Amino acid sequence: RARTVHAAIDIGASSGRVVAGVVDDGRVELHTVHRFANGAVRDGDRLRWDLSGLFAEVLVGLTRLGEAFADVTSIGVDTWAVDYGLLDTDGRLLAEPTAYRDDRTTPAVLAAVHERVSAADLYVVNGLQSLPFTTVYQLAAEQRGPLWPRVRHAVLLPDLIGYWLTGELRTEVTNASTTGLLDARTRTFPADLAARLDLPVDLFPPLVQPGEPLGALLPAVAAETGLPPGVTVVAVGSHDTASAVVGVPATEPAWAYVSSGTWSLVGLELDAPVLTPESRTANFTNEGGVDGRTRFLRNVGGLWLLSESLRDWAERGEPAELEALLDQAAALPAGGPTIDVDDDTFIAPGDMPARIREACRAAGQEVPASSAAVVRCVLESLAAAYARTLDQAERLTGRTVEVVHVVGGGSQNALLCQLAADATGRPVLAGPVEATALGNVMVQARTAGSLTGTLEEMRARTAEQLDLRRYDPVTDAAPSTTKEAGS
Ligand code: ADP
Ligand code: LRH
Repeated sequence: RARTVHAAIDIGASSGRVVAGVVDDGRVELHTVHRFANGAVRDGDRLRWDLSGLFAEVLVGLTRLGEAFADVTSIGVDTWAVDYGLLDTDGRLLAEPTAYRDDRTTPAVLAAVHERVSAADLYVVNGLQSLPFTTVYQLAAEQRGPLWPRVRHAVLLPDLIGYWLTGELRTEVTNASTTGLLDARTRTFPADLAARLDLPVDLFPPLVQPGEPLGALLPAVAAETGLPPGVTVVAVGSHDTASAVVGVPATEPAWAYVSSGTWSLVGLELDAPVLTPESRTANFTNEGGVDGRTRFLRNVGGLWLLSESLRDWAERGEPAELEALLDQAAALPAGGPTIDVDDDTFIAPGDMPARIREACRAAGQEVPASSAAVVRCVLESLAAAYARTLDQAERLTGRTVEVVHVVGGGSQNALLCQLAADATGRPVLAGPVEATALGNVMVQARTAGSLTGTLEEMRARTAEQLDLRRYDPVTDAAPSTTKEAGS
């Protein structure tokens, strides 16, 4: 099979990268050509993303990519979900996008949405976990804001980057599934839901499916980056978690994933959504996956709790080196205090260690004194949440989980992976770090014809090439019965 080269633009809440994916004879090799920091920035009383700045970094990355890989044929874009930019009728961005950690989605805003459509009614349509920053709530806040009369389109962030690269305005469907406005079964925007929320049904541009070509690079972009004419942007799982799940190197039938970065996305890949009251009560989400799959998962608090703590310590001039703190945390005894990492109090930026200590105090637990003790508390709490979530996922779906794949930046955290194995009682397979870029490239390569087959077939092929680290449970938390592999 022919060699093809693809570019993955993958931007997470904490960092972005442009990665070249070289696909040759069914093997995928990734080369990161550019990396850049990301983080929400305070702008008066709003918290925003500097999307224009991120796009400038994308262009730097594409320029480097073209220098190193002149035979690149396509580009795919993924970012974190739910956030969007607002365009006027001329396609101009009205403001840098508000970040999902902004405090505008107050309980009153959520209540106003639920007055129009109850939480239960929303769930049977959109299948989403209740999170205050889901797009539908952000839009409700936006409807009260000054820009709203000038808005023609809301455009999800990867789609906005795709628009700036090609001039084509679309809404990629996996990310559309995180807006709260998409039907989890039909994968369309139901007109009646939009009407009940007083939103135009065509607020989001027309849908596009992962694997479909979006368009050729605009001449100005080709000129600025030096990329050859004819390079196209191809829609991928533009929700980063959708691409991460494609990139999970699963070869076992009964696998679960933890996509571990700013958030931990913990769950299963299913053929169809689970929209039962039990699933809603357990706060499970049914996000859209590539190839019409369902990502049945929960957003569990993530390494945000750690990175935001590090930021606080660094600002205070205290030691804030991740690896050193992880070593110290690993030397502390197990069974210390734990917090509910899903508590909304941890969503906003700010003094994270103080909030963690307060949560321990409020729960009548020992208060972690040192920074290392705070780190240990976060990691033990995350591992406990993974275990709880996977047990719930088994109950809600009737499937079993025999192995847990941890992918993303957090797969490098050996202490977290070991604690996850111990808490879940199942082996953890860690890696790849760049599962999202891998999944992004895999979808493009299938469009180009250099990879073929189902997700399972593609995963099996890419898994052969990867060195995964295995962590076996060392406590007695392992299930006492041998379970049948799920289908
Ligand atoms: P996102 O896509 O949400 O920005 P990433 O998948 O890039 O997140 O993961 C970022 C996280 O990975 C960091 O917050 C950090 O906790 C973790 N991480 C990064 N490098 C290392 C490392 N060398 N060892 C342990 N953890 C790491
Ligand atoms: C992870 C992620 C997650 C969303 C959150 C906003 O990067 O996309 O899946 O819930 O960011």
